[in-house]
This record gives sequence, C-alpha cells and structure tokens, in this order.
Amino acid sequence: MAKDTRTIEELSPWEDARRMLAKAKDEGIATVWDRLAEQTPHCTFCDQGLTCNKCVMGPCRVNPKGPKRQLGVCGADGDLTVARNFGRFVAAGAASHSDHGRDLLEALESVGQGTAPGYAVRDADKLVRLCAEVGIETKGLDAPDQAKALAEHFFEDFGTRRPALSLLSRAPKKRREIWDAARSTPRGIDRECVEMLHRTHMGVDCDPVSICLHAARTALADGWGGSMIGTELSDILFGTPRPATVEANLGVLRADSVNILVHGHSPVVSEMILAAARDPEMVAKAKAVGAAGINVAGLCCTGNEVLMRQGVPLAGNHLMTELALVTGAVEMVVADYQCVMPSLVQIASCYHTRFVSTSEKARFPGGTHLEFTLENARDKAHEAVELAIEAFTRRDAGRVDIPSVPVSLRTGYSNEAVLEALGGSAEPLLAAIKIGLVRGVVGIVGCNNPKLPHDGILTGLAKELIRQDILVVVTGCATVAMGKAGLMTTEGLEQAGVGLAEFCSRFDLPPVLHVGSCVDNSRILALCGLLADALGVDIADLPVAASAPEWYSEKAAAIGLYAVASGIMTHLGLPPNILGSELVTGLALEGLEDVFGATFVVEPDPVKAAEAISRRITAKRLALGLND
Ligand code: MSK
Repeated sequence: MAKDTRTIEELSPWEDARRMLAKAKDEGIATVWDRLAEQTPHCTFCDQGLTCNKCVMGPCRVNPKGPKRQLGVCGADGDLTVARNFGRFVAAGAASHSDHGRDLLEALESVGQGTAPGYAVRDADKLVRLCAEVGIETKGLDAPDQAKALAEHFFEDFGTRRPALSLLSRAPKKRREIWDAARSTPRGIDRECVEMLHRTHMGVDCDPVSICLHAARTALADGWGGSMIGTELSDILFGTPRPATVEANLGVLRADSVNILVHGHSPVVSEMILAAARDPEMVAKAKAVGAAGINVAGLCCTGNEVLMRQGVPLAGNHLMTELALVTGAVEMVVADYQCVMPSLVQIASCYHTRFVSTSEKARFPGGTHLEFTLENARDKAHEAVELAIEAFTRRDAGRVDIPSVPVSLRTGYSNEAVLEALGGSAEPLLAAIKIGLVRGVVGIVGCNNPKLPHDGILTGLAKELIRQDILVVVTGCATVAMGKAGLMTTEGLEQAGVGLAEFCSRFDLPPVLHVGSCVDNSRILALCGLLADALGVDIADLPVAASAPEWYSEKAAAIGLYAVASGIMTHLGLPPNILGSELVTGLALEGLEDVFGATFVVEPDPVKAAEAISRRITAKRLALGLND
C-alpha cells in the first residue's frame, strides 16, 4: 500500500498520536493516512461535484468549460449537477443527525410505556419544562405520562403535516420571517429529507438555486429539529450536563484494567455499557481474571455524550480512533453508529480486540454483532462487558504501549449550566459583550480530516480567537483537540486576551467551553436565539460566528448550512465538492448573505480564518452601536 509522504511530525502534533503512528508503521498496520495517500490524487470531476450517478443513462462527468461533455446525458449542466450532489450530501447529514434524534424519541416513548428496563427519566424538571414549552399540560400527569405525551408531540415533528417545527419558536421572530420569505421554514424533518431526494431525481427541480435553498431548509430541519430534539431528550433521559473536570488522550487507557472504548454518537448504548461496567458483579469478574477493574473511555461523539454527563474520560477524536487500537491495550470497541471507520474491524483483528456493533442499522462484517434494543439493552451490555473481560485474558502484554499522561479538561457546559455559572441569566455575558470585555462568541465544531494536519486548524484558530477576547464554545471531535491544547481549563486563560480572561475568571470559566457532541450544536443555536431575544435583534445581528475547520462528513455540511441559514457566518477549513459550479460556489460564499444574512468562508490558514471571523464580529459590534 502507498504510504503518506508526510512525516509523522507533520501528520499530528500530539505525542500520543505520533507514538501510535510509529507503532502502526512498525507493526505494518495501515491507517487512514495511508489509505488517503493511496487514493490521492482524487478524481477532479468528483472533487468539483461534477459527476452524476443518479441514473443509468450515466454515470456522467460534466465538463462545463470543456470542448465536449458540457451536459450530462439528461441535459443537466455543471451548476445543476453540483447543486443536486450538494443537496443530497446535506440531506444525508440531516437525516443522520435526525435519525439519531428519533432513537432518543423512541427511548423516551418506551420509558413512558415502561418497556425499556434500565432507562429512566433522569431530569424530570427538564421534562416538565419541555412539555410546557410545546404546550403540553402536565398537571395531573406523572413522569411516564409526560414522557409519552412529549414523545407523541415530537414524533409529529418528523412527519409531514405541520407547517413548521415546534422548536422554531426558540428562534427570534425576525429570523422566522426570513425563513418564511425564503420558503425555507422547515416543516417536517423526514419530509425535508425526502423532498430533497425527490427534487434531485432526474427531471424534477432543475434550478440550482432552488435546490440550494431546499438544502438550507433540510439543514434547518436538522438543527432546529432532529438534532435539537436529540439533545433535549438525551438530557431528559440521561441527565442535563453539569460542569466537571475529566481526562483526555490515549493516556486514559489503563494497562492494568479491561479497557472498553465506546464509539459513535448515541448515548442509548454507551450509557448501558457504562452501567454494566460499573456493576460490582462485572468488576468482580474482571478482577477474577487478573484485571484491576473495568475502564470505559470514549471516542468521537459517543465519547462526548458520556464525558458531558458521566465524566467518562475521552480517549480521542476521529483521527485517533484507529490509533487507540494500536496501543494493544483495548479489549473492546463498542460502536453504535456514524463516524465509525470500517477499518477498525481490520485493525481490531490484528490484536486481541473485539469490535462490537450494536445497531440494527449499522452492521460491520467481521465484527461481533450484539444487537441492542430498548428492551434487551441491559442484558446485552452485560454480555458485551463479559466478552471484553474474556478478551483481557488474551491480551499480549508485549504489544501494549499506552502513550502520554492524560490532560485535564472542563466539560459539562449545557446552556442550563452556563446560565447557572453566570448567576442565573445571560445578562453578565451580554454586559461583557456590550463593553467589549468579550468581543463575541464563536462555535468551533466538527471533525478531523486526514487531508489536514490533525487538530492543527482547530487549535490554531481557537488560540487566535481567545487571544482576541472571543469566547469559544466547542463540540464533537474539536473537544479533544482543545483539551490537549490546554484551552479547556482555567489555566488556558493565560492564552486568552485580557478582557476574556477577566470575564472568565470572574465566573470560573475556561476560555473554551465544552457544550457537547455533534447534535449538541443545537445548544449553540438555542443560545444564539436566547441572546438575540435578550437584545431584541436577529441572530444575524449578533457578534457570533461558527467554524468547522477540519470537517469531513455530510453531517458537518448540514451543521454548517443550518448555521448559515440561521444567520451565523461559518468558516470551513476546506470546501465541499461544489467548486465545479461558479453559481453554487458564489451562492455559498456571497449570495446567501442576501437571503439569510450570512455566508460560508473557506480558509485553511487558522490565523487568516481568525482574521475573517474577527472582522465579521467587529462589523456586527459596530452595527449594534458597540465599540469594535
Ligand atoms: S464524531 S461528525 S468526526 S465531530 Fe460527531 Fe467527530 Fe465529525 Fe464524526
């Protein structure tokens, strides 16, 4: 297999990653970087979004400026081809988040029905608050009945018969009017995704702009619908996060313990695995085979979910998932869905590691499939932990290398926790923004991408922003990067500007606040809605921005688009596959400003990206009559 020609030092700045990259090389184990090298250079048509395989008159490669092949067989030009591809790309991301949200909805309904042993309502106050917010009368209803009523209500948001999603009420009135004017108000989550598939079938919507606007509508159905429902119901079922200090990096693995990594996105499986691993009977079984105990650690967004709520250490982000197995110290990876590289099955087979898939909709040939349902999850979790204990007996101590000492980071900043930390309202943050102590707020979200230096843009951008007195909130795989860079403890304030440091010190906050997993970007939307309402303005008027510097996934494209469509300028470290259309690219980088009051900015250099974001924040501050 071809090898990446970049040095290990160029691939990742972290000691734990570099040690494992070297070990993988020594042991002949191919990683994502090796496969990228083998796939490079990529097809230039695909790279620009100019291939179409949506019917069997093709596949077509459209060459808008070429001497021939300017149109696909059906007559689609480059703009239409790019728009169709991008529309489906966004719909897949929105569908993924929203199907995750639906799983939480089914869990809530089952809890209400008493058919999900081991699951419960853990934040009864939030359940009552959510019911009140959507107009459910809770007087006389006990928690199970409230759970059933709320589930029933939100199931309707996935359907086809509402004119608008219920949680859109969290957006300012002016924003909702902008959506109505652009015919982008999301109606039903499933409806918008399905309609995108319909529109992009051959011979349906042939207007690239119309398709792009429907992509925005689909993305909004994710942000203010599927993801937001997923976040809120996860809090109800597993507890609303509260601030805590936890550990991260591969050093959280323990040489003397049974190590289980939970991976994917949904807390429904990982919470049960954690409960089983903490069961004294299971711990006794682990000790009986010579282990000191059972150590559960997280990867990617499932890791974020259990980090936020249960203080479970985070072993790594997207590009660390393969390297975690290379330690030789992992007994089991338990995966639910999304962002789980199929290569993990192959790498696990090079060690004693068991790869366990758990979802009926995410099977991994070669792994062990233990299908979790709401009815059997408690039993299956115990079965999985027993398999991990058995794997420990097969561990080859000679191949174990756990690099690095773990770093500490602060987590748990749900909106409720932020407001509590500020003394009960957003007023202190607004006051700090008004006098310029905090110049603005930026959400840095999303993934890693092996095309970019691991965590390099994420941390470079965050350092520049906090230096310029801009508060950063972070989700998903960006979290581990910020933690490793020392930005998620109050010691990180040494790297912040004077104003931000003063504000954070006053409220005992780090300069980078961890607000959760990918679906929890909806917390940022809700917070923006709250701040805008408090100031009597639209979200687009706020000194805020978003960034997904090292994004890779369809979900990240949906997140970026719902942020832009909500009025939040969004930076990307690399573009989506749209550059084959000047029309669609122009819309993304400029035209959406006229529709939604925000656009995308693409910039791989973190310092230049911070400059662009800072300029936007300055412009918004001046427009609000504040200092720059
Ligand atoms: S897991 S979508 S690599 S953040 Fe949410 Fe990480 Fe991106 Fe997957």
